[in-house]
Amino acid sequence: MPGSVPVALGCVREHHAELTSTNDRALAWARAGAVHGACVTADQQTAGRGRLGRRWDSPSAGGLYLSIVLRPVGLYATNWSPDWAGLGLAVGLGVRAGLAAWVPQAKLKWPNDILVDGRKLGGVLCEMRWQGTVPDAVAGIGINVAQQTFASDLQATSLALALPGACPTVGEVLEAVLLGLAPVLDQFFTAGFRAIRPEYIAHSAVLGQRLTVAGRVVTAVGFDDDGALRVSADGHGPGWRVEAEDVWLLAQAPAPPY
Ligand code: BT5
Repeated sequence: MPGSVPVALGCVREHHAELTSTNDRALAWARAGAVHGACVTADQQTAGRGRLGRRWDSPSAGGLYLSIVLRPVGLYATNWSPDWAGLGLAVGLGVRAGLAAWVPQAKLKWPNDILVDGRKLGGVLCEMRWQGTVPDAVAGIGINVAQQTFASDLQATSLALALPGACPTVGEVLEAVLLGLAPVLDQFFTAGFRAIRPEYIAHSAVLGQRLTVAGRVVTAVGFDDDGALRVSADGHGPGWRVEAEDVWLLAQAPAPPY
């Protein structure tokens, strides 16, 4: 029955000193038959990636670089749909829940950023490859844990910078993230983004905010059932859907320098 199978994230694990990208390895492992919940981690990534071909800086021992194989077809056959935006939002929400003991103020900037005090602490990159009708899906998660400095073009932060003197280890962050993710993914695969929307809204950095999207200034007014962001010019009415473009927060004060 959908939802009745516990989501055993981390039931099988691989750790590497170095990978190009944990998503590459997890996708290859998924293609070779890895089970739902199989996890790949690395101390560093030489070609860590974000959305749209962007990079994810992944220095050695600086962060959590994690990819999880997801097989919702096997567990939730009747409920699977290639609901891409919604899956990424669910992963972000679960990661936020996992980190909440350390950074309860963490917010979710649609679609896939985890922000702390206006700076990017982490990001999510879900990728999928289809084999016939069965998707190999992977959720990639990057969290800055111990980094003290970042490239000058990044508005980034880490748990070490947010929690001087009380920073958890990468291993502790991994376990917390898996614990946070499990119930959220269970809800998502059972009932879709709608089921987690109220909690997602509670932690949204964009809802009600003025944003720039594709060169237009708009207000974020809601999230559709599939996780698309709904924006309107004046903050009223149904507005229109934003599915994949980047959005920029207008009201966000420049983050203070460290
Ligand atoms: C993301 O993309 O934020 C998704 C990042 C996912 C990384 C994980 S690590 C494990 C797995 N394996 C991978 O290869 N990827 C996943 P996006 O929204 O496109 O953000 C990318 C942008 O974030 C870059 O263009 C930079 O501006 C910024 N950035 C890069 N590295 C960063 C870092 N370490 N911390 C904060 N911001 C960073």
